[in-house]
Amino acid sequence: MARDDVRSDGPGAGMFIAFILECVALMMICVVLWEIYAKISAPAEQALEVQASVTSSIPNGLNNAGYIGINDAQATSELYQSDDIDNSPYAACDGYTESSWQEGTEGEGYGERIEFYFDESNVRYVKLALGNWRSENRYYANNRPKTMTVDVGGNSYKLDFEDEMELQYIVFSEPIKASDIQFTIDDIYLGQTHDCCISEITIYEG
Ligand SMILES: [Ca+2]
Repeated sequence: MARDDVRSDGPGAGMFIAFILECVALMMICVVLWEIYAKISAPAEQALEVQASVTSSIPNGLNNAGYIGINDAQATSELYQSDDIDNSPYAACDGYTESSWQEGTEGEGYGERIEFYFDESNVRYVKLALGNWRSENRYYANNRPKTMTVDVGGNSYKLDFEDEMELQYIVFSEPIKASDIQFTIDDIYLGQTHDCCISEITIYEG
């Protein structure tokens, strides 16, 4: 009887091992299929994201793009001067490069932010005159934004800018629906006055 029991257990144990091996093989197939699916789907998701780039050349299409009127401008700080010069955030959207927003912190201006509010628009281009453009001496005497984080329509971009008294442009690969935009100063080209300036920011629909 004992010998028969041993014989009858043999096929059962084998089937159990085969079942386990089948399960392992099935799991491995699932893992491989998931990896293939992830590889196929990832580039498609990235392609849907709107890209942002910075250029010193006038972007193609800017001439046909509509200028977005600013309803309100705010900043985390502004420099108050005794000579009555307007350094408020409005000075960065008044159409004059001679005037500029100047942050008013004790430090160099790291982390300071300027914000613009407008009727809902499809934001496509941003034209920037970074630094104090009242004169070339003032440009190099004051701090200039080197890196800024731009937040618009739920997208966030950390962008680098050249240290030049020339217009620079942000170009979005697709229009971004938004009613406000924020610029946060992450890094700075240092002058001597410890005040970081932005002369003009113009936003365009396209
Ligand atoms: Ca201005």
